[in-house]
Amino acid sequence: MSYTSRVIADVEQRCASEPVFIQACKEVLETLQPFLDANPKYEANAILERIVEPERIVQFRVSWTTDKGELKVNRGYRVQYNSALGPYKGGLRFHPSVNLGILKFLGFEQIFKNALSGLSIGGAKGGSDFDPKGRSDAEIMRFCQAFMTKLVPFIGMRTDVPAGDIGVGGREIGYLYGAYKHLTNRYEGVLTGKNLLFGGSLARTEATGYGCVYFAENMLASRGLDFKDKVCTVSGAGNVAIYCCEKLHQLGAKPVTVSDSTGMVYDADGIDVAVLRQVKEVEHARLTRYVELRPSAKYTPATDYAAGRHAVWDVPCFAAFPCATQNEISGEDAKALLANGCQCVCEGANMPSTPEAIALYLENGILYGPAKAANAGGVSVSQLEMAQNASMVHWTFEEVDRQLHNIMKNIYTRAATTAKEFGDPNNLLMGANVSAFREVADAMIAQGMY
Ligand code: NDP
Ligand code: 2IT
Repeated sequence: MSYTSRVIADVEQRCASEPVFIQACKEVLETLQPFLDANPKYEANAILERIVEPERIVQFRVSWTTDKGELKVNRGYRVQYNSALGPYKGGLRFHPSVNLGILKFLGFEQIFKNALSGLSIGGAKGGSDFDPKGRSDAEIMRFCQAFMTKLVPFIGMRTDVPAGDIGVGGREIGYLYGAYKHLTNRYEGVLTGKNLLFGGSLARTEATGYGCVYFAENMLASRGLDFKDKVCTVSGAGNVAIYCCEKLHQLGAKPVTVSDSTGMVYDADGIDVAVLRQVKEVEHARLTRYVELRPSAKYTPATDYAAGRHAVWDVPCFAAFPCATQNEISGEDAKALLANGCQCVCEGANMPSTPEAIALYLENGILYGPAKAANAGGVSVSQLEMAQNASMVHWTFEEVDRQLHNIMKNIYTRAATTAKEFGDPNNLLMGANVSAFREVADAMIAQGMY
């Protein structure tokens, strides 16, 4: 049995109740075997056994009160996965589906994503099964304060720096930051994605979506293609999806879809980003509201679709940008994309493609930008926010965007060069995994057996 198969079998047995974590482990480990065969020192140092195991997990009770005075209890977590390259860094997710397995998958991916950024940050993830939908501002504030009260002993600007993810945006980061400051008496960059008024970075809001499109631009250029007049599809309607649409417009493409968990919008004239921002960032409304404001757009409820299918992927496109959540492109969805001539899938969300979908992209030789490379723009600008906080300076939007552009180009080049080095030039998933793994593993070996 190969080294990777042995460790995967062990993970499958020990983490049997964490299917998405097992999926994320396999997605990385299965691409590493040729590299590990050529470099026996990694097995000799038990790197795989160590890298799949988080350095520390904290789980805590979060008790809070609704506006009506009801007492509520949620679970909070922080998975501090790997600190070989720098302080733990990664987002917080507030969504009713959150459990330890989901946060372990996200934290595991984050280790390699953060390595690819080249910015000296370790990997972590956290969050809660709290559902922010339908909650008032005051309830969100009390939840965030209760959450931070429990998280505070474990984080710090040189220890662990959380940020946003699903259900955690600027508003939540503001409340979390306020609580941290009052509990510690320290005004420091312990969270990223902050408001510009208290240490936030320009272009952090846009960074993940913009970065994803920059990554796709690099992939397209490798085949002499560009975005001019190309129809694109985008899923999700949150932070990543909105700024993915905005950058696509800026580069001359036409994004025609967005979606949320209840339905999809198809807008033949191209998604109107100002309207979408009004609906999602200002009104915190559902996408049916977008159609009220843009009667030319068409709404398809998610219930019209069979289980395992997603309406967005039936819309013919040149390039597809999944920006909602994990496993949102099934094998059947991928077949529909390919049948309609899609030439590029670039992942804004974390692990949005199922293993069946990834196999189809690679077999068919389309351009595939794997999440840990393509969506690394968000965490990269988070690190630029940490750098600005540490030196008490503020860079302009143009300066941050210029650095983001370079970072995405470097990540693409790293993944493409490594894919070529290991004999499979179109496989950026393998290239990204090997390149990131090599860096983290070498740092772990150099720091001794922990
Ligand atoms: P938001 O909370 O801003 O938006 C999430 C969007 O995805 C919403 O439209 C939401 O719809 C939809 N969605 C969430 N869960 C589900 C689900 N189970 N089924 C269907 N739709 C769902 O989050 P972000 O835009 O920040 O995050 C989107 C993705 O990008 C996630 O995978 C996240 O991990 C990843 N990511 C985010 C980064 C960031 O900087 N924010 C950085 C890198 C990756 P609804 O409102 O109906 O729930
Ligand atoms: O998945 C991710 O990379 C994020 N949610 C952003 C993490 C961060 O620290 O900015």
